[in-house]
Amino acid sequence: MDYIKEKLITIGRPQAELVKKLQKEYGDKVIQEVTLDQVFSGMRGVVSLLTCTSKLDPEEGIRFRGYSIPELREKLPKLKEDGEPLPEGLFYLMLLGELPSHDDVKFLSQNWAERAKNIPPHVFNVIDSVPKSAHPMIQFNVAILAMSTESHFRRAFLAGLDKKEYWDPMYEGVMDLISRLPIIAAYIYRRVFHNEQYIDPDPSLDWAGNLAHMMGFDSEEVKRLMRLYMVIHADHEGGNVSAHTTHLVGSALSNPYYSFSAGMNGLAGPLHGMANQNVMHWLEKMMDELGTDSPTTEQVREFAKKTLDSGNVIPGYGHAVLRKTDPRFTVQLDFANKYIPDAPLIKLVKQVYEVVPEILVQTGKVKNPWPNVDAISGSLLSSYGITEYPVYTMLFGVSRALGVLTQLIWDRIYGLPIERPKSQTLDWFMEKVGFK
Ligand code: FAM
Repeated sequence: MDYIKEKLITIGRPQAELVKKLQKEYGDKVIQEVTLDQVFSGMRGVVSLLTCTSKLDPEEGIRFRGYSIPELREKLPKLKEDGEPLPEGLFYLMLLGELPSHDDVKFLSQNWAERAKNIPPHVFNVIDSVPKSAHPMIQFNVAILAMSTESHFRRAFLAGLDKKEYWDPMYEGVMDLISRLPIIAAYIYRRVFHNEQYIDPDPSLDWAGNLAHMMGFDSEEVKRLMRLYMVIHADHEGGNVSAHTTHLVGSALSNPYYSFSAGMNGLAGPLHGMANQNVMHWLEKMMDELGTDSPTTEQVREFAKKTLDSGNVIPGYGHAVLRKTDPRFTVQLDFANKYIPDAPLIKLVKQVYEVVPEILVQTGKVKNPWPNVDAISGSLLSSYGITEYPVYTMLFGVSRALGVLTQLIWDRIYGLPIERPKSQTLDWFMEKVGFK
């Protein structure tokens, strides 16, 4: 057993006991009242999930095991003093609840590089059988499902493993899956956009650096950006579509591949992870229609208004929980201001930021007029040469695996049951509220 796994169960067992005790002794305590409006507006604010990896504050943004993004950039191990933290360190923090050392992070980089070596050939055959024109998220997802032939969890379940031990094969499957996603994503990227000129992994590199390398970007600058991208997209507490779906499907004791694949189908929706690609389409359409790469701020304002008037959302703006500018947006803007202050796309992102919040406020209905993570991530990637928009959501997905799959291990440590909320008919709701 590797030492991280040993540490995990040493921490996990008492936590699982605590959850059981809490439920047994306080199970009948009322924690919240739910209104009809909450049910009809997508369960906003209804507390119904136990998530340990991260927590989202509407004003302050995401905290991973208590640490904000600026704190993580300071405290998580980096390869170089002026670099970005390694996503391996964030995984360690989310899994074990404590900050890793440099050695812990090195162990994970090496462990994942080793596990990534054994992707079965049929996975690449499955990708190759899908047309290249299919969206990368389709190719990514069929590959994830095809990898489930390797599921430790399914094998252990069939062999009759005691359910208290389910966390163990789940951990193994999650580690395998996370280790392999960069190879899968880079394969799809090179297949679709670089004429199948594949690049072998370099096992001496870190997980995100290797992804950049296999995509064909070997500069330190792109590797640094990739590490940042992989850290900030990793988790956003438990109720967002990709996290909730992964957890829900996992609650049926589906293996990590099935569960994560389900989550990725949700990430592919335009209101969730696909927003990063749609922001780029929106900016491109603006430049096309205006016939210039550098529109005036007034032109940007008019274009944004036109988008709203035609009944469309402005991608990259708004959030179901956040009520301030997303710190994931701010950290990317800081990064851009530091390293590529003159990039034309970043200038455009800033112009949009200048005018869109005010326009959204004027609608009188948008609860959060501020930018989210997707308002800038594509422009940043594009400014560094990763210009192929359709891969942006897939890269988001590679990162999201870190959080949602860590939580899946914890779900099995806690021994959470199959999820099954209650639904009601319209008549029931009308009667309940006394509708006449
Ligand atoms: N542009 C135009 N209208 C918007 C809007 C935007 N960016 N954001 C919200 N609204 C509208 C929304 O469509 C709704 O209109 P109707 O009442 O006519 O249906 C109204 O404002 C109230 O919505 P809300 O309560 O403020 O937002 P929700 O919690 O329902 O939805 C989002 C949240 C993120 C789905 C929504 O803000 C949106 O569609 N944003 C654009 C897409 C986007 O950027 N998604 C990415 C979210 C991101 F963080 C992620 O998951 N990666």
